[in-house]
Amino acid sequence: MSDFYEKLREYAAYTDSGLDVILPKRDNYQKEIYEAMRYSLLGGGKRIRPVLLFVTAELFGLDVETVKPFALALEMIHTSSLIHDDLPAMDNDDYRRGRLSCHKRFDEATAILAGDALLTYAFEVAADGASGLITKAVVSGNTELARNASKIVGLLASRVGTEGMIGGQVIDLKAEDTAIDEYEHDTLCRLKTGCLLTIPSEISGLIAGRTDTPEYGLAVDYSKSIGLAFQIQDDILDVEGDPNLLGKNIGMDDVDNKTTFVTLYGIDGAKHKLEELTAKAVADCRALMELSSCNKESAQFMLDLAEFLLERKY
Ligand code: GRG
Repeated sequence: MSDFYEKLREYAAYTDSGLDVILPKRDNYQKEIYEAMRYSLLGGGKRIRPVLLFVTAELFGLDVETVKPFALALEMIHTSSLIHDDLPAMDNDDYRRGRLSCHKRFDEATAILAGDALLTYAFEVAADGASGLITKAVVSGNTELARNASKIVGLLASRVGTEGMIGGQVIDLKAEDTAIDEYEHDTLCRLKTGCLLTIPSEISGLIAGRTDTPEYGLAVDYSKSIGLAFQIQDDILDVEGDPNLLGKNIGMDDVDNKTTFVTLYGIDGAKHKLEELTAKAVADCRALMELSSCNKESAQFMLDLAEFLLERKY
């Protein structure tokens, strides 16, 4: 497991340095927006979504450099959603990643714009990444790569949009004060949290040209399981987590009267579901290790990651 932690830190540090480079400090008339974007983007965070993109890329035989623009874009999209999620009109949280949330550190208007700016910049970075891949594909005559690279930006947009994370947030807002049943709640979680945790496997599969292989199916299934497990752990930590480790207040779901895995199944029921989904993800990793077409070290890292997320306290 010590190899796992070292690799996790390596992937996260690679993400952090990449983000620092692509999001420059500017000393122009609109410099406040750069300050707010950098404050939220570079102020901590586990970098799980880029980590998933790097490891699935390596699983399919790609190098991390190839997927880097999409990994950085993904983290910017995720951070933009956290900034907006913390706004008074949404979850109204004062703390995020161990410090004041963006709207508390700056003001509400700046936070709205910082979220918007990170989201739009993410698509600029992803589009640049896709056009780099298309150029490479044209030079090498790889028409499948050209076709797949041109799909990535649209797919990313749809995983963020009304049938993706934003759709999940819409159901989430409805779930405050209005009870929703377990089916609607399942959709909520698959969209709000699951989409951004599954798209790394989808992007890696497209770039590697492996979307019709067994390893792709297993990687996507793995991502879906850890996506749901991730939200269950989030709900459990909101009840019994340590705010100092979490870097934000707990009990917010109760304040908002939200339907969560804990309200639907009880704390023990939620923990049981979390363990079941983790076991499923682990089984997918073991099946990946059996395939000669996959990088075994990456499959082992994915297995360790599923267990790390099961135990996470932040
Ligand atoms: C601006 C694109 C955009 C969307 C607005 C507000 C909103 C729609 C969506 C919110 C989605 C949301 C906050 C989902 C929660 C997912 C979740 C469990 C977040 C916590 O992720 P971690 O633990 O956080 O990976 P760190 O801080 O480690 O990055």
